[in-house]
Amino acid sequence: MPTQSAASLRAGASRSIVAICLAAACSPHQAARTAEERTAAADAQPTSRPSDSQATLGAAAAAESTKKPAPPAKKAAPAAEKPPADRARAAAETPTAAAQGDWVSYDAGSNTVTFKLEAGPFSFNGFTSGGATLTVPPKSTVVMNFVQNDGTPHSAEVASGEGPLPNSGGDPAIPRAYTNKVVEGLPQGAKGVIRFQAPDSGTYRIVCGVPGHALSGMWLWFKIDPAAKTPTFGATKK
Ligand SMILES: [Cu+2]
Repeated sequence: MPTQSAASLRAGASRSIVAICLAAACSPHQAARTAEERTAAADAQPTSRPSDSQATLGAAAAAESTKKPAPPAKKAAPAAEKPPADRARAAAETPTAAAQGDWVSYDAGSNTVTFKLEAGPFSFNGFTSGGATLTVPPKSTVVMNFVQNDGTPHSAEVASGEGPLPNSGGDPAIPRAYTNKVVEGLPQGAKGVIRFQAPDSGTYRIVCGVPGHALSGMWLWFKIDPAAKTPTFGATKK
């Protein structure tokens, strides 16, 4: 038992020596390694840091150099963007205004709507079959300047907005709302003025009074809108 215990003690001592050796030799080595690595890392860091900072500086310089042209570019871009946007808006407004201005104008003081009604080939202002609507404020004085631009005789008359289209003119839905020679039709180049008082409200049609023309599609919608502050003319909203 004592021998065994001595042997076991030696073995234990040798184990502990190995353990010490491992602890003393290996740990310092590892520590040195770690130190080397740290140094290497520290050496690597300073070299990588300047390169990083140089890269950063380079990037910053590049960013600055791109920023310097960029602000003018940015300034130029919005400046260049705004005019097209304005132009687009102006272009969007102008045709509408021009289209409105070409066909209809309004004098608020006298509540007078002036409308150009141009007869073309079985059409009015390029529209057929109620494809366009003239809307006017209530009780407005409506002045329709009729222009006959087609080789076929045409006329114009305000007809009812309800029921079947009239085959021919001669019975206007609003007093005096018709051209001369409403059934016979006016020749090409003729001009005529239709002047009448609009009622408070209502839906009518502007038709050609020459027999068969309205039925063939020569008519527009005409509305008196109690809520309308100004007249409008354009494609009929579906
Ligand atoms: Cu006609």
